[in-house]
Amino acid sequence: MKNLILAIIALLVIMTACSKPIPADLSKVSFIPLPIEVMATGSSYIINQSTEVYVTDNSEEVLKTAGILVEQIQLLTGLEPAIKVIRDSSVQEGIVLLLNADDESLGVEGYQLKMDENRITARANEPAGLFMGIQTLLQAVEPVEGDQTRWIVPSGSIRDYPEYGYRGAMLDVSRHFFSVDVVKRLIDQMSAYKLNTLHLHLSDDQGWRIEIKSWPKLTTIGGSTQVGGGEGGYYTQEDYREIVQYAKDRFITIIPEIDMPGHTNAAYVAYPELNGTNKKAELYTGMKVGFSTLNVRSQITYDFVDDVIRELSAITTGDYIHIGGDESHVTKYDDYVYFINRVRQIVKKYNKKMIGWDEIAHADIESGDVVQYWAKGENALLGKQKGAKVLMSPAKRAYLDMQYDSTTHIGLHWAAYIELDHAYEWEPSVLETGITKEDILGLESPLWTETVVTTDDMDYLIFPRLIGHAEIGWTPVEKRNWDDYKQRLANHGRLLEMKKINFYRSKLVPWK
Ligand code: TNX
Repeated sequence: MKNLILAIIALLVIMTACSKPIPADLSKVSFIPLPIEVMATGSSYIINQSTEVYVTDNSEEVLKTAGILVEQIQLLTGLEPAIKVIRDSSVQEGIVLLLNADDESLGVEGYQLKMDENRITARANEPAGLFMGIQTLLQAVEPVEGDQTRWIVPSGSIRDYPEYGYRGAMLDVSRHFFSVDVVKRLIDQMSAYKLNTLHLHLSDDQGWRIEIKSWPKLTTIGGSTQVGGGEGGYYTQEDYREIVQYAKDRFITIIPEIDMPGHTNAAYVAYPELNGTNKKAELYTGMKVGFSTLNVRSQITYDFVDDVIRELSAITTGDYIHIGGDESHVTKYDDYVYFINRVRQIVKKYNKKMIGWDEIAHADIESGDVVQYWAKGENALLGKQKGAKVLMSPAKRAYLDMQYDSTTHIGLHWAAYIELDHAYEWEPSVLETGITKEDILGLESPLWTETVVTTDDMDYLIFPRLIGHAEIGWTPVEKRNWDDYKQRLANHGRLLEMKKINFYRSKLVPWK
């Protein structure tokens, strides 16, 4: 009897402890990107085995978003909240996702979060906004000390939306090929930091990586090697569709690039009639650039480009096709302009918009086209004058293949050494005189892979620089500050470790 009473008392003590609110401070959470407005109320919402996720909209996009929330909660806590579709949003407890923000200034990707002791509510105008809000929410989940059964989210509210609409990364799968799973893993990491575009550099001198059914030798021959002479590889159209869908479920758009008229050695090794040089071509496994060109004055080249863009457009859900256009050092200037003009018409014919590296500004581009600035400010300005938007990828700041310093074991340094502070402390709208916020579509961080062989190599150059770029794309410049950012980044080290990301542990950051 005595034991029973003691047991009941103990149980009651535990139960009151469990239901007692746990104080916490939302303003101290190390969010990256930093949200626009954070208001802390000092208490917390408790996530435990009875937590559930509610949605009122049962569209596929919202259900998938809820599914990703549950998957991530499970990863962080081991708990697996159930998802329930409800009619009205009056439910008292749980995590509630609603598409009724009633706040136009949030745009497509903005969101509101409200954390009470009983309920977390995420609101947005569009599913993309809910997805972004969930990424913020996940960063706020904290363990309760000495308790393996409960986690908390500090209480308060957040209102947030991005500075730039295009926040991206680029992966060169031509110099070294990377599998579908590796690309998905990158997409996962990108989505955690609210990036929304992944540009795949699918062709170059060393390898052609996307199946084109009407020109099969592009992949069977052109995709058969890579830098260093390894076996290369390519995506079937099925593989590519799988990547596009996986990205889309995470509100990331895939932009495919076929680099032309230079960077085309692999293509014309497979089909010599496309070769615009007077040399016989062989598979190339070195690292030089600028030696190749398509046969720009021959109709067969345009039949080829038409087939490629047609097939690629059919499996690409996004608006853009990237046509490269960089470093065509052995294409005559007039031929180059003629070629880009014709390719532009082909892209338009398949209802897509054209992006190209900044050199394409010399062609007859117009509004609707995008110039990707990497080297020459004058090209970006020329593009702007012709009505195009500018995508900012300044090599000196945004190139992920640049070494951190002279001791970095992989990477290049032709543009700069880029330590974390240098990668973080810049603002796209003031980088080039004459290129202002209105001209800029957004920013993108390219990883060229001449020296990048393994997933560990990839991780090492991408992280954590890309995380800083994600904040530049999302958070307005007035709110950004390196000293504050490096403290927040320090708290992401453990998370990156947990996800088995081989990131660069810069001495500039006080890692926890
Ligand atoms: C320049 S950036 C290139 C790429 C190389 C890269 C290496 C650009 C448009 N072209 O072909 O891979 O440098 O950093």
